[in-house]
Amino acid sequence: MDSNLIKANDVLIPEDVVNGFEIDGTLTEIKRLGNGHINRTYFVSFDENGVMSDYVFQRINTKVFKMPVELMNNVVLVTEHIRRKTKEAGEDPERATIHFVRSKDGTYLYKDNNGEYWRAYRFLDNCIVYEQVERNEDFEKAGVALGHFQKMLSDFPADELCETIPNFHNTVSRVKDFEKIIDADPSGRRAECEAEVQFVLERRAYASRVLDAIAAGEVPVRVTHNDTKLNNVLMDKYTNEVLCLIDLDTVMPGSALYDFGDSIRFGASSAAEDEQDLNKVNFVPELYDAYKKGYLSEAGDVLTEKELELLPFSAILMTYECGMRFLGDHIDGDNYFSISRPGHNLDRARTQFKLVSDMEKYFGIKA
Ligand code: GN1
Ligand code: MG
Repeated sequence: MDSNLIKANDVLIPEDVVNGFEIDGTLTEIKRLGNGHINRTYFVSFDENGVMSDYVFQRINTKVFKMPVELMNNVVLVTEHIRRKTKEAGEDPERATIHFVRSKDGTYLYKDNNGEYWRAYRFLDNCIVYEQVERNEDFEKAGVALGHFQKMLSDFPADELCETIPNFHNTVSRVKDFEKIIDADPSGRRAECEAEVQFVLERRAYASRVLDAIAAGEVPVRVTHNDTKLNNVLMDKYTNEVLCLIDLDTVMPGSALYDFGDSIRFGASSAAEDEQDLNKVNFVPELYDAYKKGYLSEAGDVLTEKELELLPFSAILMTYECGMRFLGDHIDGDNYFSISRPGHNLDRARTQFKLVSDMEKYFGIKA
């Protein structure tokens, strides 16, 4: 074994990383954590003078987040803002956001001996994230949490945020990227998924609808989360109260519709995002209604008429966009999203397109 790597529970993490943060203790445990498709996440436990303290260590995927320094600046500013507003509201900020730990150079980022960037934050006890909704009322609470999150950020100075991934939800530019990939067909996989490719191309007209409404001034640009799937919502394991939204790397100027739509994409489905049996994958209108009710209880009075009108469409758009990204990555050779089996991204794309078809029928929306 490479002596610079620490191995615990079959997980490897460079030793300099473990010692790279302002944590005064002896390492006791490391394990992999979470199901994110981008960054690699670990649970790391230390004995700090007889007291066990737990942290989350994350290796930032710099192929996706090309500006880790600016990215950390964003998320530190955003979490500080949430902490301050929570205190001002007379509430305890401890479980209302994540708390980053400084690295030994005084920043919040540690560059390891291999040139990889890491960050660490305090692990909140007795928390859980769900991969699928178990009770409708939990999803309603997730909707309340998103509305609350957007409200807290409504006075955040957007010009202090860097765009961590330019054009992240610019669906028009996503379609262009997709077209380049299918034309190049670098892995020779297009032929096996031509039906899915056509599904995307037939719906290209969806791509500009929200952008046009933004350009027309009917949909405002707000500071939004941009990646609101249910497994980015932290809940208390025992009370099922929603604590906070995590995975703040894509917090940047965007549309409230992207957040609402992405939540529905992932949460208002009867199956997991990567379910292989499409008979199990259905859009669940009751879950849509529950989330919408919770979301509007917080955000309803700030949304414009056009935003309210576009809520159902936003669910289709975000599901279409995500399916197109999964399919594009499959055809490209799986360079972006982590996969754990061959064809994983194609499976993910197929669930998204099944949900798009269901939603089109349910809402009576066409491209
Ligand atoms: C990625 O990092 P994670 O797993 O929370 C992706 C989202 C997709 C999502 C699909 C930075 O989110 O945009 O909607 O996978 N994040 C990035 O599950 O691309
Ligand atoms: Mg995540």
